[in-house]
Amino acid sequence: MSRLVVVSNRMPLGDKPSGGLVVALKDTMEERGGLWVGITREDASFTGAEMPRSQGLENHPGGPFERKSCSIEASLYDDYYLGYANSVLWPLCHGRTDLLDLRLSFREAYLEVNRQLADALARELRPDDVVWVHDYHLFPLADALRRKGVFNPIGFFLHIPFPSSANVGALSNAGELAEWLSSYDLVGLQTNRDVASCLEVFRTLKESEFLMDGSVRYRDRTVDLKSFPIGIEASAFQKIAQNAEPLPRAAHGPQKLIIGAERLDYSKGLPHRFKAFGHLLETREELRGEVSFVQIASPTREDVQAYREIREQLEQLSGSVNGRFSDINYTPIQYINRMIDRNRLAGLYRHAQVGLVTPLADGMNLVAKEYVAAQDPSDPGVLVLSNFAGAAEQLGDHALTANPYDAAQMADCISQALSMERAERIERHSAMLENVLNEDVDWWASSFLRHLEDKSMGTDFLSLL
Ligand code: GDG
Repeated sequence: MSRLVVVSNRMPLGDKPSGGLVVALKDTMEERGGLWVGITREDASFTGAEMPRSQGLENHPGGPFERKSCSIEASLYDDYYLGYANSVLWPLCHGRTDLLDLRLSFREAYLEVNRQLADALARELRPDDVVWVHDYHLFPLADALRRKGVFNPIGFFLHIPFPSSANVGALSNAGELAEWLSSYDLVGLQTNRDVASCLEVFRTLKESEFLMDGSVRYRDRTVDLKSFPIGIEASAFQKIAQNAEPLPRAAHGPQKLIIGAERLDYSKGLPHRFKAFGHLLETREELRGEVSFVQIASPTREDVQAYREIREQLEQLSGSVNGRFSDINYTPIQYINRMIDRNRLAGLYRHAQVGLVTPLADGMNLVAKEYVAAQDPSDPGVLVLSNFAGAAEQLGDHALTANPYDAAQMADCISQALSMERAERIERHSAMLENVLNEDVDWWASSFLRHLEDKSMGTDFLSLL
């Protein structure tokens, strides 16, 4: 049987905070086994001429799957990770071309890190390995591997939105994105909307040819593009939430709870959400003292300027809403700017009457699915979901859809959610739960890998003719 080799920038090492990608892939790897290759930033104390840098991967023993990392010199890593990945590609894919920081050194570092990783990986790979590369940090990895003579099947999954072709035009080397993608056998995207954007980018290039089966031929390679909406480990998360301890409630405290949880990222629409909640308390006096909003915002990428700015903005906004509507027993917004324990998070979801998931742009958004899985099906809470989350393609018909740019509309949505009758809540929730349970993380990984295997068998067959 072939070995699965997953490659991503970050992998689970120790108890470092994880984003959505690591949460989802860890479940997949625990289930299937295989090798997970990640990148680590080389500690400054280990650099120096007398220490020859190892050309291979470093082993991290323990656990149900193998883990190896490729160590990258600190300043190169920073230009690749904080620079090209998070100050160019992340804003680009989330429609924030105003934040692009285009520097030659960032792009060079990005290509160099992908080359170094490809070097180490090429030495590690066995002929029957299936390689699955993840996310925007590693767009050029297959191209770098192919140049080293790697013929294994290589799939790619993009966890964040695919940029529009107009925005791709803002890159200094706009054509290279398609070039990188065409070195993969299969490119998986979160939604149909992303597949359409990706096709659009190929359409702008003269060399692209669109085949009957939906794949694209670009120069001498054929790549398949398809959506595979990512899921969560739904039944396990359901159990965690069922067993979570009830929240301590002050006797005279607010009776209803709204929850939001994310990395503190500008794509998640937190300032818009805080403003909408302020608008709700301003326009519906009867809710003051009755409803509180807990927002968990775990720190992330704090070395990037845009992230420091959003943090300040939220402190200011929560302060102003609280200053206006607080009372001795009442704090309207409880803004928690740190990571909390996963069990506690599950408990908060379960006991909150409303889950607010209102990003401005988001590949999928796992919090929406976790909130649904955590509810008591006989008395569930209501999901308020933005149309800009990938999750809206699956859950949008049964969640309450909010427009994050329109504070009054979002306030209406929250108010409707708070007063929704139980029968309607049950009906909406059961439809969403069915989807979250059926299209879970295992379904996602199996569908992607099955497709990659089918496609590669075709390739082998042709090469034998
Ligand atoms: C990227 C894409 C896509 C959050 N705060 C805490 C905490 N979390 C966990 C959540 C959830 C995960 O982190 C966040 O996942 P998301 O999907 O919401 O967002 P990203 O990190 O931006 O992930 C996204 C995802 O990749 C997967 O493809 O859905 O669109 O942007 O699991 O529960 N976990 C704990 N404490 C916290 O304070 N324990």
